[in-house]
Amino acid sequence: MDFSQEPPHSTLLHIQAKEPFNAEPLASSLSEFPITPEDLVYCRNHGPVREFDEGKYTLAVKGLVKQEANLSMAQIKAGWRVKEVVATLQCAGIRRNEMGAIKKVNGVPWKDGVIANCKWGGIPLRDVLLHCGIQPTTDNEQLHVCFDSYATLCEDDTYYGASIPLERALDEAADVLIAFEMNGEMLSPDHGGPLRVIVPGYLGARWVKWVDTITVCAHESPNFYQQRDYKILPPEIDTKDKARDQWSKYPSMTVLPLNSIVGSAQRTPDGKVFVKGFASPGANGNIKRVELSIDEGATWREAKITYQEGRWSWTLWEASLESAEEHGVVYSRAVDEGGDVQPKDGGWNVRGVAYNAWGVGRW
Ligand SMILES: Nc1nc2c(c(=O)[nH]1)N[C@H]1C(S)=C(S)[C@@H](COP(=O)(O)O)O[C@H]1N2
Ligand SMILES: [Mo]
Repeated sequence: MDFSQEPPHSTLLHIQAKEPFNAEPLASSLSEFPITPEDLVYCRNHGPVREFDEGKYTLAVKGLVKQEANLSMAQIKAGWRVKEVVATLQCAGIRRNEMGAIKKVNGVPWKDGVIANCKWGGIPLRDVLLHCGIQPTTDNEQLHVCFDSYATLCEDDTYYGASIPLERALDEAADVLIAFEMNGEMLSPDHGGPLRVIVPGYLGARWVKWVDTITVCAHESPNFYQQRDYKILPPEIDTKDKARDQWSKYPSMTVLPLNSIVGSAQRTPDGKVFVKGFASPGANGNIKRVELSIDEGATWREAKITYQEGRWSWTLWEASLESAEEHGVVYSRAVDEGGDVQPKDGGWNVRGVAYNAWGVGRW
């Protein structure tokens, strides 16, 4: 793979790997901004980042549709309803370093910075699919929409691909977009420009960057990253070798679990401890409150929510806690509208995904 043609990356990120470029900001910086500025948006790549000429870029829509389409960027930008959605992009491997402290896991040792809350602009995937028309089949519930980027190379397969159920793609309220804007600007090469998929609520792996082919299928994407990665295997499968022929038995990941992270905890001159951070919803409704404990979970205090915008954004929170201790540990736990509470322990799986134990901060 050729990494020599990559555009320059943000210099504000901590680099986990140069080739492919994988880098994340500090959670303390992230919790300062409701909308994550581009320079603080993590980069997660399974191959080289490429810059494309918009004038030559096209998106093919095919498979079980009545009429196939091949859209130029000019057609995409002019011919359709544009929708803007604030949504949290998050890697399934967020906090993998914490899970790895329990027992060895495979993957980039991400800390808590592989998350970003951005405003995405683009055309609803639903509109494009309805325009092409879905072929009548016996059971639409069994159909999937595959997103592929043949334009870029990657480590484990000949192209990068992912899929979501057709039902989700057609749901107006699910806000699945084919996006060309991030935070009001043209989507940059690092984040998948000129076109990427936005699947609010789903793990980042389904938000295919540099997407050039959308296919309505009777099956999930056969791509490596849908079938042999990004799955929560049971803890008995604790090595790559044991996992090898087990992947097909477990479902591919969709929505990430309810989570909260302490961005910073600091003593203030008034003798208190000021704590702030973020929380992201799971499958059971938005964040309702975030609670903090400085006595290992014996008692909890509610944090003040300072930002939340719509169904798909993260929640920023902060609190000033009474403590006479010079140093201490603060835990955070999020509670959602459905009553789910972020668990004390996050569990373990060999791929190190979906870790959501109580957030931890130290002062
Ligand atoms: N084409 C392509 N799309 C991709 C990836 C990739 O490597 N190639 N990585 C995925 C993963 S695992 C994540 S978490 C997000 C990261 O998006 P970002 O780099 O804009 O933060 O993109 C997803 N889309
Ligand atoms: Mo990811």
